[in-house]
Amino acid sequence: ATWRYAFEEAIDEVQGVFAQKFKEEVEANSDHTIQLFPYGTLGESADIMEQAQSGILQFVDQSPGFTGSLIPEAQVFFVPYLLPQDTETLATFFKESEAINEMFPELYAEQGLELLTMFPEGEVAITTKEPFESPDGLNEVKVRTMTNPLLVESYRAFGATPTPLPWGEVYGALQTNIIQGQENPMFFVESTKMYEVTDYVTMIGHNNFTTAVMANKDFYDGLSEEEQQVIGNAIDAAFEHIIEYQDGLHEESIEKIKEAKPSMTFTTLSEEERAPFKEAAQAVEQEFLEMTGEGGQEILDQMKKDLEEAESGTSG
Ligand code: 6CS
Repeated sequence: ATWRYAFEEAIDEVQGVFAQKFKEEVEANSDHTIQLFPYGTLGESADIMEQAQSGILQFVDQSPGFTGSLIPEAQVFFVPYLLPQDTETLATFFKESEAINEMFPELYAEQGLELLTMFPEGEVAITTKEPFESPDGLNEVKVRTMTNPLLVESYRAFGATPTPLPWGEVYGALQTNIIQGQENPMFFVESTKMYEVTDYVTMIGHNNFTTAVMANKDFYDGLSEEEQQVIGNAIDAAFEHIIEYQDGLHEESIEKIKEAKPSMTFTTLSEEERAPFKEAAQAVEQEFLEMTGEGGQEILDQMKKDLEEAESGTSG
């Protein structure tokens, strides 16, 4: 059969590179064909998620940044300073975490989705029109966020005016000054030319971008064990590939941006400068718990435990 797989990025961006590897593996090991639908071909993130839930699509990549209203617990990825930036630790965490591999699949299943994997897409940088070094510097700055209530709360806590928007509106909104900032991993800032409509890139270390790949659950449950195995193996191969692919990508993207726009200013806030943002993060964590109750607390506790284990496993 032909299986349809949509994602939120272009074919040569991280989600597209993952999808291409998945397609290659499935096609090499079965009689099935995968048809890829990059960003823009079937609509925004919210549209492709609906299509996957209704079975029009067999596979979808949607980031928790857009899944927050569907699965409130998925907002845990927006508790600031929860995830580390070290890529090796992150890879270990996503592979071994009980929260990711056992708890989240149950929550996605309730929405008609088989969670296949989650993977990191890089340190999140904030790009703005004016420089800032503290929450005060973000006062009255409208920063676009993905449509995730907790991410909105984060930017409020960081002193900014959060403006949730689907991706397709971001470039134009920056151009017309409806918003004055946005956040994304460096590869995406480069590939989508965010540097053309903002002048400062600031790294406050608050997050690493997480994404998730799912299958329509009825479709998945109807497959033979052998077919499910092919999919599982293809996901594992694509996971390894995407971790390797991203090695050095952050730095290369910075070089490309500097080449395209030498005046672009890059700033990494010091630990001292980050302190007020970290302080604000505590209120955001509290907000997460209020939004999600006992279930959220369990996920958060498990994530912290899994992160500790991943850190101890890769630090020595
Ligand atoms: O900011 C966004 O909306 C987009 N960012 C990334 C890195 N991937 C897809 C998502 O739509």
